[in-house]
Amino acid sequence: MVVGRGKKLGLFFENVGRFFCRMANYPSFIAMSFFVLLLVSMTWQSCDFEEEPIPAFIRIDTMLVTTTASQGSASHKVSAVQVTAGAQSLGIFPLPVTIPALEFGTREIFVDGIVIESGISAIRELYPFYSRYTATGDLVAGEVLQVNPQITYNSTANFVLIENFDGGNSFVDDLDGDPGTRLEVSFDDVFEGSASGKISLNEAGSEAIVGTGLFYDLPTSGERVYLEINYKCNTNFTLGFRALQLANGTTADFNVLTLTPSEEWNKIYMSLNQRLSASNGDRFQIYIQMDKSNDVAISELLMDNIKLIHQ
Ligand SMILES: [Ca+2]
Ligand SMILES: [Ca+2]
Repeated sequence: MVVGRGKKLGLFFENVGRFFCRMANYPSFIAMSFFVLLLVSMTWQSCDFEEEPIPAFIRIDTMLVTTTASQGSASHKVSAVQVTAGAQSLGIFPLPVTIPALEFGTREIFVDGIVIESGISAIRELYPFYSRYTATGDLVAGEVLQVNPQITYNSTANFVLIENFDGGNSFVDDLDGDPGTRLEVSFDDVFEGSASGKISLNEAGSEAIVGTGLFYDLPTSGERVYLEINYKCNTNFTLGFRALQLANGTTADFNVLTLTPSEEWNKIYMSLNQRLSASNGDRFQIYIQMDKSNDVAISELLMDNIKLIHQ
């Protein structure tokens, strides 16, 4: 086999040699051969000299959020981070991630928490109420620097409502006209602490709209306002607010976001500032609305750690 292949190769090169000898009589062929050789040589050189530098790597597995007693639960849903190394912004990355960085030496590493606004996966946003994590690390080519960011709420966060249902219930205003439907404190399926809030509907056609007992003074000039909530439900429900105009005492209701069933406890960050600004209200009541679904015997919504926060 090997001898046979050698003979074939010899024959091939002999034929190629004869071909070039014959073609050498044609000047245009010589010129074209020279051009091809030049092109190959240039390509070879460009491949040789433009070698990519080896980056350093930053590894981030998860974000840790801590809170003080006045900030309520530390539960969070930071699903991505924005990372800066030294003066170089590296971008936004879903967690966990290993990020290549062309920064070397001792550098300050900045990590900001990104959340999915209002549960809409297309809108990833740097959460304005979380602090920035800062650390100093050595970035070495080809080596991985492990970063374990830890953040908390920052000083711009004003908490006007924190309801964890462990010592009461802020949602006591029955807005639907049916005294049989309400939000109750539940000790069964608890997310954190001793209790959660629960709306349960078992009669066809029934509805619950429960509002906070207070109307809150919230900024309406574009400052950031968010409602955070941990929830679990088998039926769609809607979060909204009732806007009160102090001059004439009139109110108007604004549905902001309808959430779909979630078998597991979920958390969302609902942005309110645009809707608040457009409402022309002076004081605002947060409400939760749910209709009995025909798809289930009992429509059930469990909630915990409802926080209303503004700048
Ligand atoms: Ca609780
Ligand atoms: Ca009711």
